[in-house]
Amino acid sequence: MHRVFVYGTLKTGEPNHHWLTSKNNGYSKFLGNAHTIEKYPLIIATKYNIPFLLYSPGNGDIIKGEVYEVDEAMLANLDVLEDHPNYYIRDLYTVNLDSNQDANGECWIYFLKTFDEELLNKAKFSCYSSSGDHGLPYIDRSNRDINYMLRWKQKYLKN
Ligand code: PCA
Repeated sequence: MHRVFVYGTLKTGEPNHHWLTSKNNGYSKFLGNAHTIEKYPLIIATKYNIPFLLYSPGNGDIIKGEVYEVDEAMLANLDVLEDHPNYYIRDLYTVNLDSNQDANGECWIYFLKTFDEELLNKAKFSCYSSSGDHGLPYIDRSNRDINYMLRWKQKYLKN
């Protein structure tokens, strides 16, 4: 079994949560609300308002999210959704569970690792919601222009 810390559209009530709960994608079990130990910048970027956690420890805020236990099949399906390793890179980090400290442990987190510094100038959040008062609702992949996304990637992700 694996653990994953989700901070964006996979959280309860957010636009991709159904991926985590669909039995067709594999097994998942909610373990609790959690927060990162380090601060990181959580931004919303692209014209499709996609949340990204930038791997820049010490910058930004302690991030609030949710921890799930998932099986190999679910993790593989989350990688499809997040387009790991093309956009997000999944890596293991320790997080703190709010309610059950005994269950603290290493979780997979999806980060952007090789990004243009310009992204650090964007507004930073500690707790993401697509419907937050930032007014930047998430736009699903099926409604995106692939060429725009490729250009965005060439400009802002240096890998
Ligand atoms: N989904 C993943 C990464 C960003 C996103 O929208 C998550 O919720 O953690």
